[in-house]
Amino acid sequence: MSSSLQSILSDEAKFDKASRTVFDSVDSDRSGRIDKRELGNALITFSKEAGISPPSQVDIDKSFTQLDLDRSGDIDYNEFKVYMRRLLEKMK
Ligand SMILES: [Ca+2]
Repeated sequence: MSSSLQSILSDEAKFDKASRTVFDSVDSDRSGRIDKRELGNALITFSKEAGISPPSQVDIDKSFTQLDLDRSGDIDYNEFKVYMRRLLEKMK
């Protein structure tokens, strides 16, 4: 387990800061919400950087549905934080 991950997960202020940084980089139009196009772009960029095959539209749809907890059609910061925490929990 990475100790820096652990410290982020156990420290709400640190976790919030990390989540905000990622959220803002995905929210390219700075609207405060992430739409499907922004999520798709982020996933494609990430897969390129990670050297894995890019997600299909179906993969993007699936990820979006998982993040959009209240089915509003976009991802707000609170929904994103739920996802970040789950992701980090999995990585540790
Ligand atoms: Ca947005």
